[in-house]
Amino acid sequence: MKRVAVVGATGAVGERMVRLLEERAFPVGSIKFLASARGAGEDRVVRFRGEDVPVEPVSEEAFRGVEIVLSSTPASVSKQWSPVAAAAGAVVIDNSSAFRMDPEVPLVVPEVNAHDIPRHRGIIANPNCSTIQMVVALKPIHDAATIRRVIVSTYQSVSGAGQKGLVELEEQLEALVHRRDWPAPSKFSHPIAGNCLPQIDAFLPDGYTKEERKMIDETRKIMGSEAIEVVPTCVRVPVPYSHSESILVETDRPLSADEARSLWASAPGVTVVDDPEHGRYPLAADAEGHDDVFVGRIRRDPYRPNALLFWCVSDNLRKGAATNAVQIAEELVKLEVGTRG
Ligand code: 2RA
Repeated sequence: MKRVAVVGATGAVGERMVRLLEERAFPVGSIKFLASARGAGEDRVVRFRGEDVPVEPVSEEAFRGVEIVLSSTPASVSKQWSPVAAAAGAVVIDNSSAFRMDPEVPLVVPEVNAHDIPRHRGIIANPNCSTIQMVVALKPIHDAATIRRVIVSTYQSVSGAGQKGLVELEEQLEALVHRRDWPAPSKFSHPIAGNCLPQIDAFLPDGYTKEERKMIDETRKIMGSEAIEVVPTCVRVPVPYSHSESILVETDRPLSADEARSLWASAPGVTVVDDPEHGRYPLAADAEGHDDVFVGRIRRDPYRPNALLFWCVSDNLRKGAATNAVQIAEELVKLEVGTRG
């Protein structure tokens, strides 16, 4: 049984981390919920396995004796506290961008690179949501035919921007239906209701956004190949939960749609929904609340035998964040059992 702490347990991802520890019957011996002084307080509690557990302020002392920390906080907070937790002897699974590209820190999606976990030095980074679902889908294709190039356009839900993103969409949809004016957008740079925004996070000097840069860099690190070319366009869409992605993948050798379909059918964490004749393909609304990555619309590029297209959908708060983090924690437990055995 493990002594666990969750930092940021009251946020959209943190709340799901807590639910997933319950749902997946993680071997929790004791649990603590930690937050900044603002998020903690006598009246703040998190319900866990039928009991109200108070939220404590994060401090060096609070990590004493904790073995596994699940952290979902802004990068600036992670930079401050994750090394403190690691120095106190815990293994931190950090959902922020703070350590993802640090060469000393494994960046892990268990279906793809669980083998990187043992080299951690106290911190393991959880990748960005849009990257996680894509690499789960790419892995069996890469193993079978070696991926050279990936062209991806994302359709990312507003919950990727946190609770405030959801509230902004709801307010604007209501105003749209009632033909009222709405307040100036604050979370997004333009109205999101009735719109698609080809900008997620800030622009970089090369014209890509930080979100797109994450997809490029994180994919290569997780897949362990600097040779994979990733060409992303990340778009925010007025959908509450689940990210969708249109992906074109170029491989070393030709791969038929049937071969790809059967590779995905037996891949861990992937569910194939691909019956276009009957209108069946992965949908954001169907993926919500599930842990798998759903693929469909599988077809060959009509001009290039080595290129395949598909549609990929997953719940961004679950597999795109909380589920992946809890799966990493489960791998840590397995490793320890393996070492002892
Ligand atoms: C987003 N990928 O959807 C981000 C969240 N990590 O905004």
